[in-house]
Amino acid sequence: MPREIITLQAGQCGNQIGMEFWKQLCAEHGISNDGTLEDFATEGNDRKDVFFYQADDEHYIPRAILMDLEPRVIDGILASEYATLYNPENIFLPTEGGGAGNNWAHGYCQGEQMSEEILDMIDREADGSDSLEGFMLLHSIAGGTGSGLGSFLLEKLNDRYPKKLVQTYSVFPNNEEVSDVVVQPYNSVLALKRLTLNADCVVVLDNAALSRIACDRLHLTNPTFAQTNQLVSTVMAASTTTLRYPGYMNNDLVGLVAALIPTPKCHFLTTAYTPFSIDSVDKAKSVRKTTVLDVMRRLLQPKNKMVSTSPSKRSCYISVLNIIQGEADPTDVHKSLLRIRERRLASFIPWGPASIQVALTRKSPYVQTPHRVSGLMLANHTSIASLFKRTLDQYDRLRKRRAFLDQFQRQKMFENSFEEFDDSRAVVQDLVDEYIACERPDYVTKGQ
Ligand SMILES: Nc1nc2c(ncn2[C@@H]2O[C@H](COP(=O)(O)OP(=O)(O)OP(=O)(O)O)[C@@H](O)[C@H]2O)c(=O)[nH]1
Ligand SMILES: [Mg+2]
Repeated sequence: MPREIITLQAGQCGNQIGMEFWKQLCAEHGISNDGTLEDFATEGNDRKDVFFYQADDEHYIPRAILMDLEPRVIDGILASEYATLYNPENIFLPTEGGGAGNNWAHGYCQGEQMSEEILDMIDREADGSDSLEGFMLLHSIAGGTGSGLGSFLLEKLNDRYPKKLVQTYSVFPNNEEVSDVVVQPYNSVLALKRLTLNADCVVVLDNAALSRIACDRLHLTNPTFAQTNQLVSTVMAASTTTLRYPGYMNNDLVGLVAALIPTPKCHFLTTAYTPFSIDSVDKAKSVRKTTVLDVMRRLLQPKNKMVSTSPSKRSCYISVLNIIQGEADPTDVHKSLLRIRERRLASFIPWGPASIQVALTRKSPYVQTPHRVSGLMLANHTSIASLFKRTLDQYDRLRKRRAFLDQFQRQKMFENSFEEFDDSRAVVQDLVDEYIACERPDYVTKGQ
């Protein structure tokens, strides 16, 4: 029984990351860029149907809906060699597409106005699956479309599909650099409210960490989005391997998420991956000997994390899942876990089981990587609160000066008041407080 997942891509970032993701999935499943199965792809014990369905002529079509409010990025996809991969009915691009101009409210309101058309697409796609598991939203939270339209979608998915899992891959802006998008903190806080209230699981990535990893790990001087997006697609593909190459554990998204999220509000995950190798970089140079212990140890190092947080002394893991691909022997895993515990390489919450879960997975037979073992860590770590806190600080600085509020006031929802701003801020503050409370031993007993 397939447990299908529908991917929703919104805005520039969402669609550009989506494009890399589908390239990677096609390569891993032996699907050519027009959706036909390659002659060599005969193994057949993978589950293509989680992310693809087959047309009458048997070619594979991604369960993906591509949405943007301006045509540039989607036009680019439709002019690429993957143009015919997607279902043309699943492309949402309004004819009068001027974009959302980096304004959350503009993206949200356009979503509302055009909701019928968008929801029709989603419903049609959902009806076309046998046992839909859930949705995966790809977007950035700093601009207008991915952030605002993305927020609108999250609310609607909650209303219409309350029992389905909603996971997001959310790209946070590089807030270590001055941005040309001045209202970025407003957009981020408004979107964060929806990620907190309307998503079941958010994989947090941020552009500062992505650029740092591309520079340090891959030795690129000025990484392009296409290059950093390959890092993201590697992580996305790795985190879905247990679904696409099922073994005896973690075969569905619900199980995977349940293992990582013990309390519903704290559902923001960080990732680390090692070792990376991407197309444009000379792979031979970066090859080294990999062992399970190396991989598991590197996954815990801050420099391999794909999100920029500032851990405090009390920061700790709520949960950790390592997905190890390649030639890994269960006894090596056992030894590595012991070593990590002896050396106290990871500290855990004081109120729950302190353990690293490990899933060993098969890997695509069609994609050659130079490394024997590679690994992805999905972790729930309390230091994620520092990223939200930084976003709130930036928000407060603008909000106190009432800076740039006029851009929002032009939209109906902010015509009369900025209550929505203050409400969103309160939701995010609550989230920060919840993560900090998790660091205390009395977290589970408090309030009883
Ligand atoms: N990692 C990554 N970040 C991106 C990409 N494209 C844009 N961003 C980041 O996303 C944020 C801007 O959001 P966009 O996705 O461009 O905006 P949008 O959703 O299209 O919204 P509007 O253009 O305002 O309608 C900035 O922080 C960019 O750095 C991408 O391909 N990859
Ligand atoms: Mg855009």
